[in-house]
Amino acid sequence: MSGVAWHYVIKFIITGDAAVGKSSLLVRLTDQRFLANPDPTLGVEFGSKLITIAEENKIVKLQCWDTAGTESFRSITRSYYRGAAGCLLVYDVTSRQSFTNARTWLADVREHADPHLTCILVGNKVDLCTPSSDTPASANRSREVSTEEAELWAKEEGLLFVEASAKSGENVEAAFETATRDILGKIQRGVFNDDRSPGVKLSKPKNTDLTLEESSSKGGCC
Ligand SMILES: Nc1nc2c(ncn2[C@@H]2O[C@H](COP(=O)(O)OP(=O)(O)O)[C@@H](O)[C@H]2O)c(=O)[nH]1
Ligand SMILES: [Mg+2]
Repeated sequence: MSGVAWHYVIKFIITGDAAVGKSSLLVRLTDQRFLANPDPTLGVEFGSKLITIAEENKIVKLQCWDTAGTESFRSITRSYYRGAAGCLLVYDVTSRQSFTNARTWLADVREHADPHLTCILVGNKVDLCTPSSDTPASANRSREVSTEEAELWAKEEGLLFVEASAKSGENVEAAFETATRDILGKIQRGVFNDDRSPGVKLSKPKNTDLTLEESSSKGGCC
């Protein structure tokens, strides 16, 4: 992806219990595909995608770090969370346990990440609650977390909220876009300072009158 133009680079982390679909959401975002049996990820995975926020007339490069492996290696989370401007806190709508555990993940994020970080709670796997032609009703697992309950908790905690499906693609890009809009609003209000918040990079540091600038791919490094 050489010669790519962007206004901002924004670092996202994706966190939550094992098997809630973190890697699948990232693959859906970057590759528009879904793997029914992905290899469990070891170590941290990275994906990058350009999105356009039309109403702001801004091109944003999302750099997304998937917390693969950190379910059992939480000690690495400090370095991993550092410098993120956005976070997808993922649970599985068919697993109450994963929703309960989201509280612990949020506590980790709050302890280690930038206090201005924008966090969006993502209830994944909604396709399992929606009968469709390729998911017969008999194959549906029952929903264990209602939309209302998750929405209420998100509101209490000051999180954005969306239900999504890495399988169908529903709301996956929208989740990142919603969080990105919120981060752009914070940038405009001066909340993110380029020196102190490495989760956001501008195409021209400290320049509020931004212009597009050529940026070559750095091969997965932030
Ligand atoms: N039905 C359904 N399955 C999903 C969805 N997202 C992930 N999965 C499945 O859930 C399992 C765990 O997914 P994975 O992305 O590895 O989870 P991670 O451990 O959080 O990274 C895999 O079998 C995926 O195919 C989804 O939106 N719908
Ligand atoms: Mg994974």
